[in-house]
Amino acid sequence: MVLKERQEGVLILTLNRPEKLNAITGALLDELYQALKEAQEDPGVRALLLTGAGRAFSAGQDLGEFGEGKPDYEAHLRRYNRVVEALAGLEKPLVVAVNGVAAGAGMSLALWGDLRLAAQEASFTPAFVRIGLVPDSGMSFILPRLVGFAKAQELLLLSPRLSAEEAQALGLVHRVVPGERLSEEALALARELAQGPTRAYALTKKLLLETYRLSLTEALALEAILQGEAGRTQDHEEGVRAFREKRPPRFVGR
Ligand code: T3D
Repeated sequence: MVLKERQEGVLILTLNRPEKLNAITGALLDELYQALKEAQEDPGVRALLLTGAGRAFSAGQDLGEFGEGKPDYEAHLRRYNRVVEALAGLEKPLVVAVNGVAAGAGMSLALWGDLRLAAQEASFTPAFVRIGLVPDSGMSFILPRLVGFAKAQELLLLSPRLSAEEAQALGLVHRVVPGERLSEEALALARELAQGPTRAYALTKKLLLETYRLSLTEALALEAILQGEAGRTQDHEEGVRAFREKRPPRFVGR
């Protein structure tokens, strides 16, 4: 259900239920969580790439998973939430390549990417209200931070289906590329990040998320602490040395 492939320092994760538009089941979530946990702990993985197999990125929760029964969503969401926490706390850059439709929790997963590329034919729809549900998998947290409160209100209450270009105009997507070039471009970007200063990326990601709940004074203090940590890395030393020697740096990720 989640394909894993290593290419040098990049771990490529592919949601792989193409016959179901990569709709998300509990089992898929558990596999994704496991893969993220392993990637986090493996120093050889210095960037991740998440994409979908077939014509969709993901249609969100598999609406057939619970059959006719009434699901206990509150309990089921614990399986989503640990994946979202793993994505948000990932100490390596995550590139997401949205190859097709991203709906509901599928759209949420896509938005947790640090750099989000989309194929021209990709589309995005929150979908939750269309089936009488509230946004989950962190959508209510990340969407307003990406597009602003007013736009998030509109997107979550009306649930339009946005084209890749519309998503880019809103800041949901950083880059839109022709479908046939998506994998290549996303992998090139992930490879570039995999050669970068991994700790500095991790600490930058942490700062960006943390500062939302901090006062200016607290944010400045956190910047100073994390800069202290970044300043003690081998990569910082190498970065400055390379600058002085007028050559590209050779970062090792620590
Ligand atoms: O804890 C919890 O479990 C609650 C958590 C909820 C999180 C959520 O994600 S809620 C939102 C769930 N997702 C949706 O409501 C999206 C439903 N799907 C759609 O709106 C559309 O299918 C799409 C916009 C994703 C794609 O549209 P389109 O026109 O490209 O394809 P289609 O023809 O609608 O769908 C193709 C097939 O995929 C179709 O099956 P069929 O008729 O060919 O046998 C369709 O039923 C199936 N499919 C699409 N989405 C899902 C799905 N099957 C199961 N689950 C789906 N989410």
